[in-house]
Amino acid sequence: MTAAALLLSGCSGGSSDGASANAAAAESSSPSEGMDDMSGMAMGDPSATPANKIPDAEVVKGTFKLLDTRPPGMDDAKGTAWLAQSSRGTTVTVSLTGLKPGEEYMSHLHGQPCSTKGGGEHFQFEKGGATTPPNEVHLMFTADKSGMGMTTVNNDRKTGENAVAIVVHPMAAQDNRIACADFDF
Ligand SMILES: [Cu+2]
Repeated sequence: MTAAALLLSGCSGGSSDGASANAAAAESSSPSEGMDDMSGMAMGDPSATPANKIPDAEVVKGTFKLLDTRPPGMDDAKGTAWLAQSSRGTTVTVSLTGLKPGEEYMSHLHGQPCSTKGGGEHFQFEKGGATTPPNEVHLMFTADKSGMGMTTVNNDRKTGENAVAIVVHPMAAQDNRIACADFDF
């Protein structure tokens, strides 16, 4: 609540942005059950509007590059991630091919560029806080029969420019880093 209030007060200084400030106020004054149910799907929803299609959002994009830490059999993994920021907060979409069919994967927003320890630590809204959503942004998904996987997750806070990279891991071995994408802020 404190962080949301801070964000709102941070936005309210700009008089040119009345519409989105009103939208944010309306959202925060409505019962939060709906949003909490959404964030119950905090690990992602493949059928949600992808980040690159969110209206009136600032969208950045990143292309996944393989990391040397990838497990065997992942040499063909490739794909794209988008991070959109709007009055709804932050929406992230990952879309990959070349995954192992039927396998589960996990992506996190990370706080350092891919060139620094493959993205460094997880991005956290409150540093040192919970290592789970909604304090971090996690996307869990399963590759289909063709090895394609994609999903979208929303968080009602904005990451600003602090979540600079996204990493994809095997769900079963999240210390392994398959690929990393730097967002083009
Ligand atoms: Cu990660």
